[in-house]
Formats: sequence, structure tokens, C-alpha cells
Amino acid sequence: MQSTATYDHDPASTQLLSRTWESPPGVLNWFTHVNHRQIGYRFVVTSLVFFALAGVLALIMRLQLISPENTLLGPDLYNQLFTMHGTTMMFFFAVPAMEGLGIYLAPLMIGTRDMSFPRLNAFGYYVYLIAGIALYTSLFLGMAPAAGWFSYVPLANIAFSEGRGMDFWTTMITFIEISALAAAVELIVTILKQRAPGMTLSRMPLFVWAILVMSFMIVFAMPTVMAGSVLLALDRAFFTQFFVAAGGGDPLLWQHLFWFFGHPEVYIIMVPALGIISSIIATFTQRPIFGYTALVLSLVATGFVSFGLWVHHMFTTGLPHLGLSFFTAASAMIAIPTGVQVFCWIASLWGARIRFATPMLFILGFFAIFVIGGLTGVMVASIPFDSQVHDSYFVVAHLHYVLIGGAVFPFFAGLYYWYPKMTGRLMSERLGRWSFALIFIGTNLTFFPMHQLGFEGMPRRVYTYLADMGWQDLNFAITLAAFVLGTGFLLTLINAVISRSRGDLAGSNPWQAETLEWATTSPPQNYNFRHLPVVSSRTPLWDQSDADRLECVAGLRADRRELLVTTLLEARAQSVLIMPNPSIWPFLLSLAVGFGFLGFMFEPWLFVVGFALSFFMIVGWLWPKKPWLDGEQSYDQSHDQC
Ligand code: HEM
Ligand SMILES: [Cu+2]
Repeated sequence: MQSTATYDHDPASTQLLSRTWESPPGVLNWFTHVNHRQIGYRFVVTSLVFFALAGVLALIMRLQLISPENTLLGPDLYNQLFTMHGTTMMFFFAVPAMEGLGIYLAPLMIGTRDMSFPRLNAFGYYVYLIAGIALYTSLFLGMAPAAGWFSYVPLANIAFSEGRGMDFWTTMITFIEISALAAAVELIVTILKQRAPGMTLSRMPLFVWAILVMSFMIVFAMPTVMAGSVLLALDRAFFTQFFVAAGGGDPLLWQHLFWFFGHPEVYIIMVPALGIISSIIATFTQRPIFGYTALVLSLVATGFVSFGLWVHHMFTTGLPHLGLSFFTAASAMIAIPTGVQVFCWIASLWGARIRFATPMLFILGFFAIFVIGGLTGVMVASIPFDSQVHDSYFVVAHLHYVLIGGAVFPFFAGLYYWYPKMTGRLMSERLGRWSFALIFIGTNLTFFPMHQLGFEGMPRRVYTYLADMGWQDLNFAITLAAFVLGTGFLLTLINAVISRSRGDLAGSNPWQAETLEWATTSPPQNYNFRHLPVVSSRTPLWDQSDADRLECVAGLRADRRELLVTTLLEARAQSVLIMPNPSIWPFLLSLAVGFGFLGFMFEPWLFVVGFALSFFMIVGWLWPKKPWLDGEQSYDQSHDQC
């Protein structure tokens, strides 16, 4: 195990480098930080806050359903709660959480000092934060959206959803996708152009591959939901008729636009999760993952095929049957790359000495839960079956198995696994195991009986049911189980908070992992790596000839922010990029854009004001400055060896 201390031959230049890359301390300066670690960390923490909020909403819904004809919530509030729960989980928790991990980890894993567009990165975070705060403000004002997380028209049209709720939804969804697109674009550029010398595409860690595929999927999927929600906003504000049948519009167009994004969305969440799983399995078996090439190809295949399935969400809309059957075939087909992955992981685990620490437990939990969700997925991909269970609790069960198994378990595994890198301390194993046990048992007890409720005919999105339907026993049990599940999640959140100050010190590589993020201190220094590493294999930290050091690049300046740009395939050194310093403009721009979007809901012309304000912010952002000083100590000539 090495620490950066072994590399430091020249303390003065190390200090200068540290100052160059420093994010200035102080409360006000918080808004100027652009470093990928700060921004990634904020994404992860904020997404966990939204996860907790959405979880509380879920528990309130379960309390309402605990007994027949319960009066805790009225129908209107119940509608708001499931809409907010679904919208938050999908848009404000799962996607930003995965992006956050990518933003924090990908640059470390590929051995660079920051992302390609650090200010855009910061801008994306504030956009996300503003969108989330605005959406929750609508809930606390009692005017949250209430048309479900996919906001079907005509329900979502102005004729059937009066009031501001749906306006919050359409504008904030458009708004937050700006953030997702910003993150995706810079992740793609960073991963393709800033890999450490020698890290050819075929040596890239699987997690980085997964983030790359996720980012491309975001670039292709998010614009359709943005287009859709802009059209819906126009329908509502200016009485255009895009989705109004009476005016010659097409309500099904909404469903196509939404699900062309909505199905890939599920994989946007799951693909990074697959990357997390591969990272953790390799580390906890202490051997390279089995079938690297097959895993990469199946990640890419999953990305492609997931764009060809969206109509399976529309089996009951009366589309021509021949067309539908293609989507059944495609839906079954996506099981192939997923199957390849599962078999590669099984082969990796086969005969290995597995270390059963908490991250690994969550991975094993993933296998069980996700396979059940996958099986019910193949069931609902069949049209006759889907026609029976559509809009019933069977679907609620299926979607939670897939999403909790496919995203929450791997994300929690990743949290336990990379927490020491981010904070310098390990999370408590004891609390971690308890949390895992409660979450695993709680998930099954909460969601498995919902399959049965679905068969018995209980529709989803009903705020109550009559006693003589015979659904109360299962509902009662489900509500109790949901609290077990909630307690499990709570334990991990508590664990994360207290381990921050009390956890055991982690050292740079507590799990003896093989990828570059573990080659630097925990948490990493301002500059990530004292010297940029040079890579000659897929598992650099397991293959170092000299236990203490990796080969590395020297010669970048220490007195200004410089990055090494490398070629796309072979990662040969190409040029040096000079990066911007911390700046308040991304924050100001996000305020201006946010003003435009929020203002639009109340007075459409305020959008124009927001637009004008944004213009000034962009001018400020791009204002030419002498970006660096040509000080005496320019080149980092401390030494040529590392
Ligand atoms: C803490 C555990 C969770 C519980 C107890 C829970 C419970 C619920 C409940 C009661 C509903 C409403 C069912 C209905 O009336 O139709 C629901 C809907 C939903 N949940 Fe969850 N949920 C949990 C976690 C999650 C997670 C982690 C995700 C996604 C990452 C998620 C995504 C959704 C979605 C998309 C809907 C559909 C909303 C709609 O119908 O518009 N849930 N959940
Ligand atoms: Cu789908």
C-alpha cells in the first residue's frame, strides 16, 4: 500500500501545486468551487437527501393504505405523494446519485486532476439543487403535481390539472435535464480525452466504461423528455394543442416522447450500477473480473437495445398488434446482455475466496432482488400477461424489485465501498450489516406480497380500498414491512453521518483494490495525484513492479491548473490543457436560468427576463482574464522520477 508521501521529493512544489488546485475555504466561497470531487460529493449527498424525502413520502402513503377506508390522506394529497415520490426517486435521486459517483470517481480512476469543464460541472449541480428545492416548495405549499411520475395527458393537460402543480413538474423536469446533460457531456469528454497515458480503452476500469455508456444514453434520452415537457408547458400556458385530441393533437405522442426517454432512464440508472458491481466483485475476490471484454460489450449492447423497448409501456394503448410484438421481442432480447453480465459475475465469484464485508453483502443482495425483478419483467413483456396486470400492484412490485435491486443495492454497495475514499474513514461494519439485513428482508416483505395484491386486482395509485375486497391483511403486513425497510435505510444514513468523524481511518487503499482512485490518499489531495500515473495494465495497483510507486508523468506546471490530454483510443500524451479557476459565475448563471424557468410559471414573459439575465452571466463567465501568473517557479522540475 502506498501513500503519496513516498512521491514527495520536493515539499515546496507540492505545496504550490496544492495551493493552485485549492478550493478556497469559507462559506461564501462554497459557491465558487468547481473541483470535481466537491461537486461529485455534493451530488451524492444531495441525492441522498432526496432519497430520504421520497422515502418519507412512501411511508406516509403506506400508512394511508394500512387499513381499508383510512382517512389519513385524501385522494388529492395521495396523488401528490405518489407523483412526488416517483418523480423524486427517478429524477432527483437515482440519476444524480449515479452521476455524482461518476463525477467524483471517474477522473480519479483514469488518473487525472479534474474534469474537462469544471465550471459547467458546478453549474449542473446548482441547477439540480434549484430544481429540487422548487419542486419540494410546491409540495409544502400544497400544490404539488399529481398526475403520476409520467404525467400522462390528457390528465396532465390544463383541462384536467388546473393550478400550478403540473407547471412545476413540466418546468422543473426540463430544468433538471439541463443538469443531466451538462454532466453527461463533460463525463464523455473527460473519459475519452483525459485518461492517464497508457490507459487504452481496453484498460479502462469497468466502472468508467459504465459511466461512459450512461453518459451517451443521457445525451440521447433526455432531449426527448425535455421536448415533451416543453410542448406540454406550451399546451398549458399558451393553449397550443400538441397533446389535445380535440384540437388535432395526439395524446399518444406524449407517451412516445416520455417512454422513449423513460425506458432508457431505467438503464441510465442501472448501467452505472453494473459498473459498481464489477468493481466491487473484483476487489472482494482479489482477482481480475472474468470476461472483461464480454462485460464491456454487454454494457454497450444494453445501452443500444434499451432504446428499442419503449413501447412495452404502451401495450394497452390500442396500438396495432403486429408493431407491439416487435417490442416484446426487443424486451426479451435485453435479457441477453444482462444475462451475459450475470454469468460473468458468477464466474468471477466461482471458487474465489470472497470477503463478505458490507459492500459485498449488498452486491449479493442485488443478485437475489434483481433476478426476481428481471423475471417479472420478462413476464410483463408478454402482451397478454401485461394486459391482465397493467396498472395493478403487480407492476408496483415489479418496478420496485428492478429499481431497488438494480439501483439502490448497488448504490449502497458503492457508498460503503467508496466512502473511505471520499472521507478518509471507513463506515461501521456492524451498522452496515444490520442495515443490509433490514433492507434485504424489508424489501422482500414489502414488495413480494404486492405481486399477489396485483393478481387479486388491486389497482395502483388508489388512495384507499373497501374492506370487502379482502386486501387488508396483505396491505397491513406490507406497511409494517415498509417500516422495517425504512429503518434499514435510516441505519445506513446514520452510519454515514457518524462515521464521518468516528470511523476507523482508512488509509489510501483499505480494500486492496486495483484501480487508480486507490493510488492516492483518502480523501485525495487538492491535486488528486502528485504526479500523473502511467498505466500499463487493467489492474495497475496489483501489477506495480515496485510496491511503492507507479510509473508517472512529470513536467506539468505546479503554479497553474494543468491537465494532460491524451489520444482517444491509445491514450498517448497529446497536449496540455489549462483549466479555469474557481468562479462564482456558474452559480449566478444557474440563478438566472432558474429565475427564467420559475418565472415562466407565473408570467410567461419572465422567461425572457431570465434569458436576458443569463446572457449577462454568460458574458461574465467568459470574460477574458489573464488566467495565470508566469511566476518564477513555473515548471515542476522537482525531479524526473516519481
Ligand atoms: C423506501 C422504499 C420504498 C417504498 C416503501 C415505496 C413505496 C411506494 C408506494 C406506496 C408507491 C405508490 C403505489 C401506488 O399507489 O400506485 C410507490 C410508487 C413508485 N415508486 Fe416507490 N417505494 C420505495 C422506493 C422506491 C425507489 C427506490 C424507487 C426508484 C428508484 C421508487 C420508484 C417508484 C415509482 C417510479 C413509483 C410510481 C409512481 C407513480 O405511480 O407515478 N420507489 N412506491
Ligand atoms: Cu421499459
